[in-house]
Amino acid sequence: MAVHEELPVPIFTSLEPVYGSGPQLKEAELRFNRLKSKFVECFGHTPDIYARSPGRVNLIGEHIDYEGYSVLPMAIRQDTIVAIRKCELNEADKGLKIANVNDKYTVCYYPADPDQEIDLKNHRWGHYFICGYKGFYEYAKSKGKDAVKPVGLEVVVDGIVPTGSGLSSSAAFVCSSTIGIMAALGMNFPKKDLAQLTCDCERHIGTQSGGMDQAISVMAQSGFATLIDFNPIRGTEVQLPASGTFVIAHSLAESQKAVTAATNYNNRVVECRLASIILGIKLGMKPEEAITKAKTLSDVEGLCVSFANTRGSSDPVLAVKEFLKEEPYSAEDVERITNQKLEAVFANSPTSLDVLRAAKHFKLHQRAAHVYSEAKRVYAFKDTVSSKLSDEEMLKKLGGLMNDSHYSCSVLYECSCPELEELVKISRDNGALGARLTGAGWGGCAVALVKESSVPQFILNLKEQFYKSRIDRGVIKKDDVDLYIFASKPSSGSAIIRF
Ligand code: NG1
Repeated sequence: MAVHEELPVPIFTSLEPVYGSGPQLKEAELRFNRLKSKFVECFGHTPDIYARSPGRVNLIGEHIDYEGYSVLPMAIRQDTIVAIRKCELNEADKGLKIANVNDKYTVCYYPADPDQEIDLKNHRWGHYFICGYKGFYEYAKSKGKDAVKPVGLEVVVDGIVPTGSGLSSSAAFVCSSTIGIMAALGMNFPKKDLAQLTCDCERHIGTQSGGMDQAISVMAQSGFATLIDFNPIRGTEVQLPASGTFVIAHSLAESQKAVTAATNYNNRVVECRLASIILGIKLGMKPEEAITKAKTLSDVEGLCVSFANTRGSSDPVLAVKEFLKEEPYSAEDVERITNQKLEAVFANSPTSLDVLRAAKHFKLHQRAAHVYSEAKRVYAFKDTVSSKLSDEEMLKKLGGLMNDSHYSCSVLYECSCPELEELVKISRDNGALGARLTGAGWGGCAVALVKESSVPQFILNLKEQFYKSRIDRGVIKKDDVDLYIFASKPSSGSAIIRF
């Protein structure tokens, strides 16, 4: 039997298989009705199909997917639903019209041209749909489906994954868009191909993303977290201990990943690449060879481990300590080692050139030490979950790994912020077994592991100690607080719904 990631996206004719039969179903029915009404209001007829994809919370493995290392996220119940109708070829206006149930997002118009450039300097919410549109046609073409003619589309979007929260609202939008386009055109691809394709899609927005968010959004199975491996993408279900619950809490600092890419997200991708090249050279590669072959830290891990072996260890961090100085590198420091101008090394990547223009220096030692140690923690987490430890001991160990991960993100990778630090501290002070930032960081959410029996009290305490002062200051409304702190169970992945 095919493993589930080889299967296409499931198609349902009702909402229960996706949302269960509890209170979530009621909420979903309301949302689908509202979406349909909005569609009729905008376009004068009902949509052909709906596609939904969830956001995710990453339990452990931060900023290592783009370095080729496995990560361990779970899908959350908050999702994006895209209602879509394919225009007939003879319809006069064959453009793409993208509306939103939330009027804050005004209607976006684009041509029905898969080769259009996305205007990255003018960020608009509809760009994420175009990522899906471009990526779908690129994939179809690569599979020899040249006959797939660009068509006009009418679209209405309903997303409830909080934006800029580190819960992958962008991937939920890109995945539901791509799958909606695919389904509207009468196609369906294996989930593992879609996981890769949607990751490629999202890169059109200008972030050099790894594939974690799209992979979990497409492939998640209800009730399980997933260990995701890359190259090739593969998902392995992980059953979490029933005695613990993951509570997600928003720091209320918004993390605008696409807007800050040059100094934050893409900056770290470039720093990791430079660290890989230097490690490669120090461990015996010729500079030109390192520049072509050492794309990520996983590419030079073997060399680092061989070095560590000579010291009686297998820890690649030993090579980092030996060969990468702790002081920040200037561009000139790096160029002295690579014998090549950095602009030449990154000539084919405009978003990396933006990084070089914005960067004052590069902290290679710290970034590489984070990536190698975080990669190990993912496996330690997975092994702990499947170990024979008592519940108590297991939760304690998992919490410890989450705390170590947060320390590494905060101190070595510098992707935390004061609000996240405060939230993580308050979480631990209130009995969380572990707490850490989740997702890209620089704002967004923290995730805390809490004993199942203490969850209601834990949430009350955080409302009192973190959110109350923010409500008083008018940062959020009192009635909205449950949108910012909630317990989460692993939910299911992408689905197509055709009533
Ligand atoms: P967020 O910003 O949480 O969606 C981003 C990347 C992930 C991963 C994490 C950090 C995108 C779409 N997602 O997640 O691939 O690198 O940061 O672990 O860029």
